[in-house]
Amino acid sequence: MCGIVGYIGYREAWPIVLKGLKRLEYRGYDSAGIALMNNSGQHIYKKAGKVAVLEEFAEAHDKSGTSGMGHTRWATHGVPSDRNSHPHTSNNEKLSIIHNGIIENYATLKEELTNRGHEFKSDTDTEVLIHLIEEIQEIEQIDLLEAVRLALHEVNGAYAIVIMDKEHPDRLIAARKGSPMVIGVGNGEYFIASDATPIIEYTKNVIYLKDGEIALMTREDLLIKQLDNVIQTPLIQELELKLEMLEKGGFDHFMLKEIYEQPRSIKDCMRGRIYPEEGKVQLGGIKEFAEKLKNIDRIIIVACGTSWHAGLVGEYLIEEYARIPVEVEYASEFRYRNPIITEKDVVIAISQSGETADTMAAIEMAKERGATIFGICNVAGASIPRLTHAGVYTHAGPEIGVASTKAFTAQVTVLTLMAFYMAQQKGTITTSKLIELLTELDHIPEKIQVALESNDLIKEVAEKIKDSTNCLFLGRGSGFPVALEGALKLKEISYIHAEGYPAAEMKHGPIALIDEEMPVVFIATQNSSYEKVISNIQEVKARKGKVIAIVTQGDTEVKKMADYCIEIPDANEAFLPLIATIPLQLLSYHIAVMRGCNVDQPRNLAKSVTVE
Ligand code: HGA
Repeated sequence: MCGIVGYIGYREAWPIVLKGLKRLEYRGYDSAGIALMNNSGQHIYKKAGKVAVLEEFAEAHDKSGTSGMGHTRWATHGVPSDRNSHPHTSNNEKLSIIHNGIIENYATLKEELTNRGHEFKSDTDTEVLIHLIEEIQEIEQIDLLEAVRLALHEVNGAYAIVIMDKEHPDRLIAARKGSPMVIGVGNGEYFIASDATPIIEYTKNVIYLKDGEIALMTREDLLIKQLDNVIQTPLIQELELKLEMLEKGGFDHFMLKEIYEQPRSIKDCMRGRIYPEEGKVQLGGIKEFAEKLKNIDRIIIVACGTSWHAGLVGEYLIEEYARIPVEVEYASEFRYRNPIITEKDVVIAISQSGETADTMAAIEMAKERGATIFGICNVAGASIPRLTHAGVYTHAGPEIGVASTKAFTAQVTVLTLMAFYMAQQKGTITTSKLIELLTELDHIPEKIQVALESNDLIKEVAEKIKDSTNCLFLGRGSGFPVALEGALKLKEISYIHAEGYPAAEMKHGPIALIDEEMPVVFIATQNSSYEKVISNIQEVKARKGKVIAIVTQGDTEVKKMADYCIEIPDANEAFLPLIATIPLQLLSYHIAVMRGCNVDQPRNLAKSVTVE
């Protein structure tokens, strides 16, 4: 959350920073701001609202300058407003800062600084940090880099910051702890950003700043040191990202593009990992732990939001095929409990961005207690893959729509592969069974393609229920996490209150909500719980609920009772979540569009949740 971009070089900074902020808008869109340095000094433009509002506001102003920095905000401290927008300046306005994260001890620091005469212009935690830096620099009479280093020793919390100094317009200073930062290395220029998307069209050479590092960039040079003052030798890596991946490619929204990308993203996720003819799964990322997997006691999956739903699917699959007990935990709860973790546990941390703050904290705790940690992430080089012992990337490509779609199905694909891999290592599955399952899995992308073909019908269903105020999603077995994910998608982007429930639990509460106004979406495919789900549908119909059912192609039973049926291709129960999720994504998408909601940037949400 919160996007950061900085530039110092020979080009005009404004267009680079502005375009970068648009790319990072998925991280927050409460406000945006840019600071530029030119011959007439420092110019700061900031506005509540989206980057486009800032762009319009700055239209008639001086936007020249070859160094600058910008921020797109997801507010934590202080309402979204012009005054709380970043960049923030120091007491004498000499220094300016942009920040992603939370300064947890800001209140104490602010009180102390106020007592010493500092006047604050915003309600943010961020402004406190830049005042502190300025004060340390003045008292100690040291250069800015050293003042930043000393100030960072006094703050608790998380940060990715960029600082500019009016007196040294030829420098940018950056630092990180807990929030991501990438430096782009050009010829006579440096870029800095929360992720590589603002950098990609200028250079492919990047350095991922590590936690506890500070960087000093001039046009010619880069110096990186640790908070304890030890100079680091930066590792320059080559980006694999392509520019086309960041564009809508003819779709109205990124979310729709990403829904339609799923046949390809799942194929990419499986490439080189499954060998159907041999009945073999290869996961290079966790190969080192193949022996260990034979003797583990338990798997704990930690995740948040949609990734947590993927974890529930993983629980079904790992227990079914590898016969290892699995617990699925919300990272935010797990980290603050005193969970029992031993060296014989494997913790699987799932996060699209690889930066989720709560998941990172859960990993650190489990690591300290001796567990082996695997990661399932989408963004290469992110913090979680660097924190874990081993892991498997989802390879879904950049996901820009804030509501996760292709990242979810790719996470489920990786968990499916992990379940089969563990079963293979433990000998809980025969080669002939694996040949059968992998042969089918190999064709799942084609079945997803078929599921996508129901788009027009789904649009018609969306039209019928778009004005509802509530909606229930019910499923059993691995259809339950699909129901949870369907409900989450709907509430995230259309603001309709939606609940996902195990279908049988309905009669322990939610059934009281059912009347003719209540749409109930059932995952009613022909699998082991088909008959039971049919009974649940009857119970809803008996109370005049409106039933929308996701059914197996050719189904006749459910069709007799449901108001609307959406067919998906038949598949083994293990692969049901990969296919049944597709119509629910499309349903939410169309409802949100019909309700005039901002599908790609739903209110109050942002991607890459780098704050607790
Ligand atoms: N705490 C700062 C930055 C917010 C942030 O990083 N959100 O993810 C603020 O509220 O402005």
